[in-house]
Amino acid sequence: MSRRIAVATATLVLCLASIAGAGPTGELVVKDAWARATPPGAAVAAAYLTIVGGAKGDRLVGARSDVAAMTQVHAVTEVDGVTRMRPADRVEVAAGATVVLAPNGLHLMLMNLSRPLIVGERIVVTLTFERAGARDVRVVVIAPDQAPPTARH
Ligand SMILES: [Cu+2]
Repeated sequence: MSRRIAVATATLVLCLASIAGAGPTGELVVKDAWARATPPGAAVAAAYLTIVGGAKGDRLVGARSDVAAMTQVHAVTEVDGVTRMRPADRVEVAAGATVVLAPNGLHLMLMNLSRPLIVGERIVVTLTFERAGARDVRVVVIAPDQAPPTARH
């Protein structure tokens, strides 16, 4: 009886581990990256994605992209009913944790765009992690009325 419980518990733990999304090697994973297309002449764009921590904790410490002069990680805060964005110098990614960059929260800010973002293309954003190092992320550009990939989960 107790052995059956032990097996059930082990199975549950395995299931939880797979839900957490950490790869078999325990590597940090970046997925579901997207941005909205921009009108001609737009100076900025926001990009969103999901980070799943690996076996060890990490920190997102920087971002850059060829399509923007500067790329920052921004946090959104609300002070006295006023929403503001401010650069987040580092974003903690705990072991196995899921960190979602999504509208109205953490996001990547692409500033001084060198060109518009076009529906259907994939732009490359390079994220820098303290432990995992540089990661090239392909960001799919979607139409303004299109559901983001993260919404399908
Ligand atoms: Cu921003």
